[in-house]
Parts: sequence; structure tokens; C-alpha cells
Amino acid sequence: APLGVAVIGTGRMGTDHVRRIQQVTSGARVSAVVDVDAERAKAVAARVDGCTAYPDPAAAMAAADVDAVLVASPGPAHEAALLTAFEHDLPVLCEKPLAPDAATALRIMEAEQKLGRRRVQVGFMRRYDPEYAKLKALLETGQLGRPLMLHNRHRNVASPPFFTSDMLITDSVVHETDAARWLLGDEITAVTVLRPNPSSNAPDGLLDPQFIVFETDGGAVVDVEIFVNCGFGYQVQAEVVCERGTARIGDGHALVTNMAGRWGGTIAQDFTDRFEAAYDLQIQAWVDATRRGEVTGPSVWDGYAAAAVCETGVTALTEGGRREVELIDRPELYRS
Ligand code: NAD
Ligand code: ISE
Repeated sequence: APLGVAVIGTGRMGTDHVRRIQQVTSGARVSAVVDVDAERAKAVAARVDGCTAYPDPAAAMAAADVDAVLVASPGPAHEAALLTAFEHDLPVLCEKPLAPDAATALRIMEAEQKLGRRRVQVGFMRRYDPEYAKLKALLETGQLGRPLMLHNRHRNVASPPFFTSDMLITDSVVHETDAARWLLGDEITAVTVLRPNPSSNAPDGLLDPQFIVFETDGGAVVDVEIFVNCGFGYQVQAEVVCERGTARIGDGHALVTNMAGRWGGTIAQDFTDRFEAAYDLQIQAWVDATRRGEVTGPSVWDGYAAAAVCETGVTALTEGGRREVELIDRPELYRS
């Protein structure tokens, strides 16, 4: 039988994941949806055969046809949903960020360790993006030698109204935090944040763009331009500079046109477009692993490390200077 998934949070991502599981993913179906906005959950459930809308996560997770949980509520609500899933011993795919701060992530990690085995995959979907995967595979061949620097650009058309200056780090750069750790195989040890004069197209008071520098325990330097009101498109680029060469992704050269004295292409307008394949592959990998009784992909340790780096980044943003990241020792459960 297909894996019965409960989707917690039926906003932008949750609704897209419901569509994905129903229409794209094989071996799974959405059997339950939950949202604090009951009407929203009911409207989504009404579109899916055999799907029930529940008012709270515990009720959904107790249902006989729920085998796994996809958490797509806002970051601050993740901890409660994860702990409830642990009580029901259900496997979880949890959207990024795992938690809003390191202390919350640590509590989640302690609870998972008490289960004695991994239950959670964190939704750092860039690891499943075909371009990022190619970059990772190339680095692993060793042809380019040791990575020295990683340059990243992360641009959004416009930020949502609730976006704060801290969220450029905790909500957006959290992706580069994970991507850098994963690509380089390093932990991030220090963060510095530079604040260019904000764009006049950013909402009043929003520190946008920001320029962030990470140092790693492997001695690499990583920079991230985060610009969430760039106006022209959704762009995510990464270039690794190694001892014997460089490699770069995200230029969007899939289609180049020549027209009336110009050449060019189009730029994606949002993440659902740019990372569509990544989301599809991420969910399929989660469903496949879950049906085999395994947990793969980014772990709670990765979610914790990212939260600790971002929390340090927020301190660097508000107080200035170079700030060192403090991580606990990696627990046994997350070492293999
Ligand atoms: P959203 O605001 O569109 O949707 C969130 C939904 O959760 C809303 O319907 C809200 O009513 C509901 N909700 C709030 N608290 C809840 C609770 N305690 N229990 C159940 N439902 C609750 O937000 P979104 O953009 O869909 O983001 C959801 C998650 O997905 C966040 O963690 C966000 O960081 C992540 N996200 C990831 C990506 C990505 O590229 N991987 C992109 C966007 C968002
Ligand atoms: C959003 O939550 C995401 O996760 C997107 O991938 C990112 O580009 C955006 O900046 C975030 O707000």
C-alpha cells in the first residue's frame, strides 16, 4: 500500500507538497492535512480523495492511515510537530529551518536520540537539485583538488511582508549554510556579516542586501550575497574555487536565445520554479527510504548545525564583528 502522509501546514509549501505527493511522487498519498487555519486544511483535503482534515497534529498522527509526517508549518512550530511525531514513532520530513535557534534544535536532537534511531529528514532540498548534485559529485572525484573558497549568490524577486532583517539569515541563508557544509564536508566555525546601504526597493528598515562570510574548520572561506528584493528574478548561484580549477552552477543557461541585436534567456521568478526538480527528488527519496524502513538525507544534526550558524549570523548582523560558532560534539547517532 502507498505510504499515507500527513501534511502539517497547508500554506504555500504544504499545498505544493500535497500536489507533488498526489501527482508526482510514486508510492505515497496524502491521507491527512492539518492547519491552524481549519478552513484552509479543509479546502485542501476536499481536493484529495481519501484525505481528512484534522484540527491538530496529534489527532492526524493517531489516525490509522497515517504512516509518515511532512512538516510544512512555519519554523517556530516545527518543534511541537516533531515531538508529537516522535511520540507516535512516525518518520518525518521537516521543512527547513529545523528550528528557529540552536537551543530548540538541541531539544529536538535530544528527543530523537532518546528514540535510539534517526526519524527525521530535514528539507534542505538543494542537496537533491541536479546542478548542486553535479557540483558535489565533481568535488568528490578530487579532480579539482581541495576547495579553497565558495562564492554564493541568493536572490529573490521580493520579500514577503513579514520578512525581517534576521530572516535573510535564518530563513534564506540557512540554505547556503547547509549547502556549504555539505559541499565542503566542513563545519562552519565563524561568521561575519557586512551591511551594504539597503536597496531603495527593500521595505523600510529591512537590511537588504547583506554580505555574509563563513570560515570553516577545513580552512575554506565561503561568501554569500543575500538579496531578497532584487526585483528581477529568483537566482541561486554557487562557484567553488579549488586548487586546480573552479566549478559554477546556477547560471540558468538551459535556453539561450538570439533576438533583434540581443542574446539572453529567462530567469526563474521563484523557488517553486528554480527548485522544482529538487523538491520532487527530495520527496521521492524520502518516500523510498521510508518504505525501506530507512532514514536518509540531511539529519537533525545538519538542522542543528545550520541553526547554530544562523543564530551566530544574527549576532554578527546586529552586533558586528567576526563571531565564532559554538557546536556541541556530534552525537554518535549522527556520526555514520
Ligand atoms: P506559509 O505561511 O505559506 O504556510 C504555513 C502554514 O502553516 C499556514 O497555512 C499556517 O496557517 C500554518 N500553520 C501555522 N502554524 C501552524 C501549526 N502550529 N500547526 C499547523 N499549521 C500551522 O509558509 P510556507 O512558505 O509554506 O513555509 C512553510 C515552511 O516551509 C517553513 O518552514 C519555510 O521555511 C519552508 N519553506 C521552504 C522552502 C524551500 O525552498 N525549501 C521555501 C519556502 C518555505
Ligand atoms: C524561503 O523560505 C526559502 O526557503 C527559499 O528557498 C528562499 O530562497 C527564500 O529566501 C526563503 O524565504
